[in-house]
Amino acid sequence: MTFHLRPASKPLFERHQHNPIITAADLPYASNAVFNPGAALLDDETILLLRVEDLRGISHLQVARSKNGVDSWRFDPEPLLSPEPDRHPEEFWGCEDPRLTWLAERDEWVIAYTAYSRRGPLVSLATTKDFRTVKRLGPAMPPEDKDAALFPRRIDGRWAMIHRPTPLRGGAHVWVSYSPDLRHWGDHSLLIEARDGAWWDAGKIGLGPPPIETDSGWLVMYHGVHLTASGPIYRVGFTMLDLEDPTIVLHRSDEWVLGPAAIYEREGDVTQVVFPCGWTVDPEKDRLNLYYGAADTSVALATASFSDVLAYVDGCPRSGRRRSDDAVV
Ligand code: M1P
Repeated sequence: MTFHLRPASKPLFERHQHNPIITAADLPYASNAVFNPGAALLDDETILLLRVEDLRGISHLQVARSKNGVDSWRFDPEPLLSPEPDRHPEEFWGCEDPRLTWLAERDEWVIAYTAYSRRGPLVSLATTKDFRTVKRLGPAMPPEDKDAALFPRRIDGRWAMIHRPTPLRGGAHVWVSYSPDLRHWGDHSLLIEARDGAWWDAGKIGLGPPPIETDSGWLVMYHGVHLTASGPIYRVGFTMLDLEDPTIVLHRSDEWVLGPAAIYEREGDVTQVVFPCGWTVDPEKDRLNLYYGAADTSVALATASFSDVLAYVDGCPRSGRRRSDDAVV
């Protein structure tokens, strides 16, 4: 492996000057932390589906709406998804880390979230048309599995979902699975493997926001966890997947593109964390808006030129391998 030193260049992402854009103090009720939001554009507004951790430590999902996606957030009077352990036992310890995907064929959004069951975190799905009412589809993957999002359209006739199971051995990697109906999931295959040793994404990785369809492929951001003597550091990088066969990884960034540097990312309930679950694209301004949890405490925003991101990923090392072709599974 040869690594070529390259000159320091302007970072892809620029942190918003008003960061953190939402803190627990902004909410109309008492809470410990607000972080890891899913993001959507609806009726000329940005919607964030916030993970709010209450003063027991249990999380629910709360809608915030803003005209400019930066400030003047309005919070809905009730959470969209509050844990209902009596009817949905998988939510015993809360609902966390939502990712939002618009399914044009079904004319609705699907919310992939982590339901924290007594047997560990698992992937649950729910649907909504307006972020005012929600219909639960229930668990899609058994524990331990999280960091999931759907692709926005069927691929070769089936829905596809990226997710992150945690096996007993060998690290935690990103997988893709398929379904004819959003309820029955199968054809599981390993998609992106955590690296090893000193790498920033060694040992454990997980999906960030939902994949975005581009002319070059499916743009995917993922977080990588680097274990240090002071604890883990959560950073993010990119991959590009083949449009018609997303088990083929076309490119993968060697370097992370955003990591904890600002004080609100380095200090909080969990130090050294940037954790994006949502992004929006403004094609007219060529802007990618990345919403992320900072130190499991607040919500921050970083922006990038969308065309710069695509050019960057296109210049990343080519892989072209179908991960399930090798002997890892
Ligand atoms: O504390 C950092 C993150 O840790 C977990 O993420 P993962 O299992 O992917 O490492 C989650 O609890 C996440 O909510 C949290 O931000």
